[in-house]
Amino acid sequence: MRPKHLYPWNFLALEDTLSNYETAKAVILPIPYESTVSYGAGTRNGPQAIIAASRQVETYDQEFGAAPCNMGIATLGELEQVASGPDAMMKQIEEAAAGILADGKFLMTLGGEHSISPPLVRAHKALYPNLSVLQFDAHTDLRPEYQGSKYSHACAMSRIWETCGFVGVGVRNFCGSENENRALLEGRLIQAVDFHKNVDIVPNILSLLADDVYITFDLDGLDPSVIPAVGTPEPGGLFWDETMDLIRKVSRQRRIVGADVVELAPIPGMTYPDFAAARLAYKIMTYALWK
Ligand SMILES: [Mn+2]
Repeated sequence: MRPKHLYPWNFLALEDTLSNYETAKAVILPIPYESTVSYGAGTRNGPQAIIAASRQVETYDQEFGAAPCNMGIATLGELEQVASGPDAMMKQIEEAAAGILADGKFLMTLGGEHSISPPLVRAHKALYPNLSVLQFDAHTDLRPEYQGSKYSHACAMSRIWETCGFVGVGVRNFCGSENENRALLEGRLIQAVDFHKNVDIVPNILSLLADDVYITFDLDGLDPSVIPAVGTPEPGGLFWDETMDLIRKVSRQRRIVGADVVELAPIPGMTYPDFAAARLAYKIMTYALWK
């Protein structure tokens, strides 16, 4: 009898039958891209830390009374970093995502810094014309450009807004840009403090979302007590249960068609933020695909 090899090195440590690309419904794409980070560095280590932690995550989900990993989740190798600059890197990300979507897969991308999200959204928009973006973030990321680059993580949502509409939740740090003022006027920015205080705000969020929703989850949207391992931990953030409640409601009233979890900067010796990020990625895939 052949020895059984436990705990394969992939998201959730799934056995071959569940992690096979051909049959998997969902695909994990690790993009350890970091080039424009402004304060605490280390997002290049995010994807591997999330995958490592995911191997300890319980695959059974009590809310659903099942193991949603039975949908099949394939983990791809890390996307290669293009040396010729951010423009080429963004094109590479968009092409990689488009290829996976063309195979009929649900794409969960692990970052890396937030600048990887605009090309991911463009790839989804090409397939889902009626797309909007639900952003979780401490920052608006609505600068037109930052430090001379339009590819900076600090302008990720300005790039995404060129593709489709969005609503940002958990915001508590503003930059005063024109884009930001326009987004505020249109009610697109839900501050963490308002989200905490006002349970009736969820319909407002839903009203800004089209039928198909892409979730871009900057982990600094969560409170630092949940995820301290980010470049700029801002106090007063979102908590776990209320965040799950919102994603659950979105999954019931809209169709979640893709997602990314970005900006984890692992702290050596501290595993709980990595674990929370892994749980989050699994839960988003579950809400999106397990009906
Ligand atoms: Mn961000």
